[in-house]
Amino acid sequence: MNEAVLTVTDHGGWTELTLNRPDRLNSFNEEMHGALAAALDDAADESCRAVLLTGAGRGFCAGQDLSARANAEGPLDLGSTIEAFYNPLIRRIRGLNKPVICAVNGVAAGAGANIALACDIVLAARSAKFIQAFSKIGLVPDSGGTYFLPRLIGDARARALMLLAEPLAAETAAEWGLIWKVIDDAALMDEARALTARLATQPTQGLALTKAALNASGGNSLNDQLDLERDLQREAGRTPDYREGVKAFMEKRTPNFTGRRS
Ligand code: T3D
Repeated sequence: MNEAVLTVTDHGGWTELTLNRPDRLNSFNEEMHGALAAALDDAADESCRAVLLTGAGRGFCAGQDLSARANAEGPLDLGSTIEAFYNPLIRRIRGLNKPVICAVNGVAAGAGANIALACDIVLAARSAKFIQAFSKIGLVPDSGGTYFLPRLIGDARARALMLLAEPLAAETAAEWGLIWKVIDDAALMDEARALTARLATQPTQGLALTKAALNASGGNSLNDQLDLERDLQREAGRTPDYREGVKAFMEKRTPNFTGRRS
């Protein structure tokens, strides 16, 4: 793990990942992609029950580090970097078998904005902003942006944000349903950590199955989704946490969930 570009903090039951290239607003180079991919793979272990993603310094993430691109000779094949780095990252976040919380501590631009949107619950500092910066440099929104954004806020708003590349203030992002909540800057990390720690005590398998149902919902018909809910509920009903949840309810006590598969 390269601590220089990604800080990984094990909080005992949940993991905090901090993008750590603050002088470049935590924009991605290959090293940071590699470190984040490895950390998310580690987080798939049963001992980790929730993940918090944030950025060091005044920004969350400014997408691709453009300094590497500026000096490139000849035409670049950006499709290959999307295939090698950004698409696997989005699939890792969406596919992770536990909640991923994002604390957007400052500007989230380009792929940085869409990586935030791929997370399960997004909190943002009141001063943060979201920028679909791609059109300013002649690129297409990537990292799932053209999938997530119209679904979250509707086609008209998504189109304008993507074609104009205008910054969207965190408060408007929350009003429009792009993110879950805006928090005062000074309180953001305390609140994000408390939320992640709380999720790490919940029935992790059930949350992972809920995430799987929501992930599939966008492309499914109602009939397909009903069938999927049936199958996932069958799985959830076999988990020890379901048994514990029902037992605790009947005994009028707080459940003690383990998050284990069996
Ligand atoms: O290439 C591929 O593999 C394809 C994949 C593409 C995915 C993408 O994400 S494409 C989109 C790339 N990102 C951008 O276009 C955003 C570029 N950044 C900005 O527009 C602005 O920096 C912000 C609006 C995000 C913030 O503005 P501001 O005024 O708050 O900060 P700043 O002064 O522009 O940035 C601070 C420093 O970070 C500055 O360096 P300096 O002058 O202090 O030495 C700036 O150059 C650097 N920085 C910010 N973003 C990037 C960056 N350096 C490299 N790459 C960046 N993306």
